[in-house]
Amino acid sequence: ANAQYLADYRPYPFILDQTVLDFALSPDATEVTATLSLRPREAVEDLVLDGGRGVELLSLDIDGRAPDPAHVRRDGESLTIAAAALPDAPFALTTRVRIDPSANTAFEGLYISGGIFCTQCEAEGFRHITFYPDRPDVMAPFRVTIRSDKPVLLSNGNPVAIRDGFAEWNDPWPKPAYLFALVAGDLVAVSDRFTTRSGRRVDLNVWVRPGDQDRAGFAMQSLIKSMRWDEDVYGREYDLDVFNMVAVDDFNMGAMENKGLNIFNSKLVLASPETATDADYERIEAVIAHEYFHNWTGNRITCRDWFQLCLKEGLTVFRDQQFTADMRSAPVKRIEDVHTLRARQFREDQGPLAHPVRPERYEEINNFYTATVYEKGAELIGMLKRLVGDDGYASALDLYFDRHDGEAATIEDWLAVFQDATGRDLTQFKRWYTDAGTPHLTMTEDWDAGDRGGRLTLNFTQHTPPTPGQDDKPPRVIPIAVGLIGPNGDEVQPTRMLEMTEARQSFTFDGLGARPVVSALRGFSAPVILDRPIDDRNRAFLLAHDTDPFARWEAGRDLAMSALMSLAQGGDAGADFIDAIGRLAADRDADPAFRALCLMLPGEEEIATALAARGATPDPDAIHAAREDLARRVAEAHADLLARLYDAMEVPGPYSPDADAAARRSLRIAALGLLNRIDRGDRAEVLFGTAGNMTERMAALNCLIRRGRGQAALQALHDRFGDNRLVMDKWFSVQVMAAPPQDAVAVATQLAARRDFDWKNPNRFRALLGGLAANHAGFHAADGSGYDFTADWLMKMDGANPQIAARMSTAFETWPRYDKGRRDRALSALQRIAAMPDISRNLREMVSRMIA
Ligand code: BAL
Ligand code: ZN
Repeated sequence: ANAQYLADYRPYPFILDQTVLDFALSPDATEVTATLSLRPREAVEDLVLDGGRGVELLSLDIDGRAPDPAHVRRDGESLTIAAAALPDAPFALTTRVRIDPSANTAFEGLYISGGIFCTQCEAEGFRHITFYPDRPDVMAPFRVTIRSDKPVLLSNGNPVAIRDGFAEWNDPWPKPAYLFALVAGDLVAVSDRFTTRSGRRVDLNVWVRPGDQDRAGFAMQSLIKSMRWDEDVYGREYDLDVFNMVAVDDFNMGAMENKGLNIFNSKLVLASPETATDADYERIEAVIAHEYFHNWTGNRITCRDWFQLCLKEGLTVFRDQQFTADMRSAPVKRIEDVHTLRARQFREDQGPLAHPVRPERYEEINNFYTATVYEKGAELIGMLKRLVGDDGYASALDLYFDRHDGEAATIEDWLAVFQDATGRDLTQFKRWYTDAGTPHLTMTEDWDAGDRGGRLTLNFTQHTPPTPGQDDKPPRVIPIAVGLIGPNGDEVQPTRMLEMTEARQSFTFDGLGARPVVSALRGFSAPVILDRPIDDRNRAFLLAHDTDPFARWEAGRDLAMSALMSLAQGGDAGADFIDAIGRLAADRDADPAFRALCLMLPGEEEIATALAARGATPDPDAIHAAREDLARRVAEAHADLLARLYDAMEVPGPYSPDADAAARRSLRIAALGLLNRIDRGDRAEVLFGTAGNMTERMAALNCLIRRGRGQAALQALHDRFGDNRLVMDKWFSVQVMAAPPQDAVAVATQLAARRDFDWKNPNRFRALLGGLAANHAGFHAADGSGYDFTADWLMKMDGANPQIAARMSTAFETWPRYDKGRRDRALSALQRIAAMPDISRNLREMVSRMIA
């Protein structure tokens, strides 16, 4: 049904030289006049413009004259003007249409959020504004006029004329329609100035609702840091006289990189110590950077078609990861990124929604803004950089910007710049883009003490399990970073990059004297699942001695995972982990953020994914019990140490979101989370009452709810912040996430009945439904109540906002890995959704892929 295929790509048969738009804004009857300067690419063909059902055509003319109506054809998704009505020369097509922003609950195209007119056009929202070749390879300069009584009227590019009730904007840089934006509202700006290194003075504005200015300063500082960093590291300067950012409350995504006018979900702009956590601050800094970096990787060079989405997203995620690593701690950032990749992308790759980083087929492109396209896409860039080296990467990127500036490019173009800049053949590497699934890598060791003064041989095999539509996968090139640690704890072989290209391959190290312990896949040098026979003693040895921070953390993770998997399957274990983690927590030389990451046990979802990857059937209740058990045992074994840490990591003085202070708080909170198992929640209660910042307040609340003591704190938070939407989102989600699994659905049901459960707001909906999905054993309740509750709400949401319904349906993506009882209940919930009359294309595609 309606599928699009990469193989069917064809250039648009017309060239668009200029787009001129006029908006007469009104909440329920906005008129849009569009004049497109077009010319045939070759012979004149029928002109097909995209345009959805909500777009009412008022008039259409070509060079000032209405064509014969017999030559104009309209269906639900497009408008076609027959070739016979078109000149064989440049012409101007003018349409006048009427749209109803107030009825737009899908938040795609032009809509109203809290009285502010705003737009979201990626991927295919512009077609809900007017008739247009709504595809990324049709690029044009835009001139936009806006008529409205709203005080602030914004669009892309530079302002030409701004007066009461009117604004004109000109964007000289050719862009596709998905980068168009318009904002009109009662807004105030926090403003600053930036001078680019070639001397261009840029006015910077963060536009927010009156009263929110005091929460916009951090966003502005993040923008300025991003602009400086992209000049310093990638040599990329900003290219307009103004850069505007706007915060809106109703937004399907996190943010959007519209040219010169980035629009953000307000949760990714507004922050104060009283309302935002350290994690919020870090994310705001990263997302503002991400959207800004798109100006070059996405806007100046865009995608030829939506199959190439990873071209801009994988690269821009990689760039924002580098930025955060430079602004904060590089090892901590790497660990966090791998953690996210495993939690979201490995999970996706393991189930029915697995797809290549560059898909070859879709029905609804909005369903492909996924962890695979974004996060795995970024991993592929990191691997490329490892394979060609830092200098090779830098010259390839310079060539990319030189060669493709102003173009709509492909993954083939991207790989070609690496081949041309470095001489390296990337034919095999391309499989990472075309083949779905997470490779399983096994490593065994042979040790020969007598041969060549001690020879170690590492034997690797690789295998990628089948994914939908792809059964057999040839071997890929895998960069494997390896180091060797001698028996005394000294490193005897610094990191060496092994390049595996075959299904099985061995590598040798000579002259070692004594048998070393292997530190493999350092820095997580490739997004694979590594299996190696290694006992807990050697894992603990690596946790103590590895020089690579990622590998060190990973050794602790492996220890914890081995204990948890054994516990979850009815075994007993954990002593080595408990010992080793105590030594690490006490290590004053280690970064507190690193120690905090080591103290956090793997999540239940992660444990389930790891069990399933090994062919076991995860039991959510047993996993929950095992994790609780191990956490309590760690707390009992190290009660004094954790209590000392909790006190010592208190950050004195006024709150600052900087990395050092946040690191101390994260270790303090990790200690609190463990102590909460054995102190009845007493520390959390004191902290909730005294905390001067949202980070500690939320951590304390989480602990109190887990001890069944959350009521008073929840009431206090509501009394104080009841009118702050972002804080109330946290209030909703923490109650469901931290609920005991057997109560999670009841808590969610109760919250959903509240008047302030404003479900059409994507953040509020995600807070509740996402909170339940994050309560692993609660969502997967054996009686199917979590599945039914979620299915009911997805069906309701689909009528208002199909993108959000489809996105949240991924809660079900792991269903095939559970036991028969759960599988049957999940499947019947999915079938109920599939049978819904008027189901959206978005949700239908997701559900049918999951059922297939
Ligand atoms: N392009 C959609 C939002 C983002 O990835 O920046
Ligand atoms: Zn992006």
